[in-house]
Amino acid sequence: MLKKILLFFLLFSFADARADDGYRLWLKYDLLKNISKRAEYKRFAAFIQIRMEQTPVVRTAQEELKRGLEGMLGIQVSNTSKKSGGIIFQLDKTSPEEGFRIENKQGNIMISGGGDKGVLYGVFELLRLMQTEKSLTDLPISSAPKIRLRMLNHWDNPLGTIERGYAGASLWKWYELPETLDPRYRDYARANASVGINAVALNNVNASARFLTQEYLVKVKALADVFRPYGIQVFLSINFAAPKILGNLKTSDPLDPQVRQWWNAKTEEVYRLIPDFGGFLVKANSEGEPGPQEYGRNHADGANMLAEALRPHQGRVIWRAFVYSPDPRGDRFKEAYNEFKPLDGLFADNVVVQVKNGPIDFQSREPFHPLFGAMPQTPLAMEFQITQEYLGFSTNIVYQASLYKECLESDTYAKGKGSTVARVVDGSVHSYDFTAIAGVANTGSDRNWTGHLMSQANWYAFGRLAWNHTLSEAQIADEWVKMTWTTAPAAVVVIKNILLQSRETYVNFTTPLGLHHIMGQGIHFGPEPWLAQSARPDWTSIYYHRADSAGIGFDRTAKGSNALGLYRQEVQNLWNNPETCDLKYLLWFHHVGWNKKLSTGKTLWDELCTRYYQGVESVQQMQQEWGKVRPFVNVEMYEDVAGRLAVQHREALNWRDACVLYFQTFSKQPVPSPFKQPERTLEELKKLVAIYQLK
Ligand code: GCW
Repeated sequence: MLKKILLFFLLFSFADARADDGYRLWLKYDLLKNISKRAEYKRFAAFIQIRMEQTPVVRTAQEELKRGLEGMLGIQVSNTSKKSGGIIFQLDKTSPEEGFRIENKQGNIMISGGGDKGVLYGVFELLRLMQTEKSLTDLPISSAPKIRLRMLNHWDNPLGTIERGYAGASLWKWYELPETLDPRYRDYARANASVGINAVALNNVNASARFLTQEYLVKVKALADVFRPYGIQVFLSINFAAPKILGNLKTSDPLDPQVRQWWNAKTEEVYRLIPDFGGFLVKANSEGEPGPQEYGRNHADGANMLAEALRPHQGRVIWRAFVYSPDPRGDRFKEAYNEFKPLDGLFADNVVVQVKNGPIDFQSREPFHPLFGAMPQTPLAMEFQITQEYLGFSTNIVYQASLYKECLESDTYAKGKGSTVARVVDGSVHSYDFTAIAGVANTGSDRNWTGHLMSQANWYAFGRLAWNHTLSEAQIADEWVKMTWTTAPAAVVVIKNILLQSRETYVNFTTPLGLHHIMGQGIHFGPEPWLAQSARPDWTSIYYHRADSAGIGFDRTAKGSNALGLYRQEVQNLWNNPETCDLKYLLWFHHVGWNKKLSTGKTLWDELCTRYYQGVESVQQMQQEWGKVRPFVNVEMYEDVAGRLAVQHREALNWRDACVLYFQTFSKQPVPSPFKQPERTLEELKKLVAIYQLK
């Protein structure tokens, strides 16, 4: 008994009982528990010397370093000193502008940046090494971003709501701006800078024209002024019909001289206020948004008009390729390709076309978008979603580095083997001279920024991969866990495993084997595979799963929609034979018989059921595993995640039961043993989903 009590105290003495709510993200800078590391770092940490121009960005770097060192080492750091043994900032003209080098020279740590932003990123790297208790004997480290523009896209609206945001209201308090500057704006900028994010589009791509009014532009300027010292450039999403809405013109036709004049003048107004403004992000002729096609013009006409207005200011147009015309006989998979492929080479040189990772819409698993293999003459930006629209909102753990990596590492074969999506996006396949990657932000006004504490990992991972897409998801998870939760090895292993398995678990209990888009019309976190009626056929579920008495899946081979034909032959070869197609993508491309034997040895029906049931079991395992970390982490944060895991379990059961029962009406087969038929009926599940969607 005594032993047990002792053990209990021993264990719980590791637990962090101080109040914490996740606000500090991965930038906690708490006193390092590891005394020998503290001693190692202290040797050089007492002084910061600046041997370069003191720009606002350098001052940010200096402040951040001081804050980090003082917090982690419990010392006082002086800013200037002639004494040796310090950390020195300097310029290194041989390094790329945002790149840096950290080296240990006679007891001094030199941070050399290609420019001031390089120094800032070098500081965050040094702090990260210390937060994760790395030895500084492994220096020098050199690093430079692989992609030029690393951007968050906020889908925030003027009245404070966020489209597909699950962490509270918008961070931007438009009404209070520009007079009041919420301190969170700086903390947000710090977090971005710490992972190398250097641009943000502040407002929803379903854009209100209001953002281009003088009233709003001064607010935007106020935010840009806060972000600038963190190396962050501001972009705005624009409404293509702004010349009509704001300028009272009769048209917004991109070839109309008055319209062009309006955009030129408006753009000048923006740059007068914000000289380093980034440019415009545009969703046009998509889901009801206005665009050039209304005037018989194409996407290139629209983009090039804006490009012309932005060119004198070195601004850029980011034109989205998320378009799908409502052709009831078509396949939504092919729509963006059909509209954009013919325009390759027609875009102005300051236009980037931003393509979602997959051809449909941020599903838990998609094959890479075929446009990535098809636009050699047009810089393509990657658009990932960080917010978990189709990944369980803020109640599910889905570590998306796995999803991002899977897409980035897919081979397009655009210029032979090794033409991965990552290398297309970073410009190395087609030598694009400008490159970009965007993530749809998951931040909001919740104290912990992202709703689910574990979703902070997705913001972090997006930034890290945008900087260097060769980092592994495990390495990124390792860093994030140590910086956010604990460095205790036993707990790090457990949390990392939870993260690394979480995406596949989510796929299993929602859309295994390549199923996609079978979520509820309104509740994208829940199932509605029976959804058969909507304003558009491609907003239903039956459009995608095509279940019938023979089998399930969307035939996209030459016998079906032939969407597979949009990929290079080598990619087609991987996927066009149902016998050899990776099971991950099977039902994306094939309609497969219920009794078809798969490579796992099971029939399709049995395999499908197995994955749904195992998905739920994996959530239970996550809950058990999470229990093990309690002694090592902050208690409030622990409880928050434990509660959300319980919700995730409830949601997983709903998915499993709804999908198994519904697909069973087609397969007419029992649930294979050892699994048991769900206790609820399909009718009960349908009612439940209907209640969820009540307004
Ligand atoms: O993912 C879908 C969302 C829409 C979104 C659209 C887009 C901003 O359901 O809410 O609108 O994509 O990416 O434009």
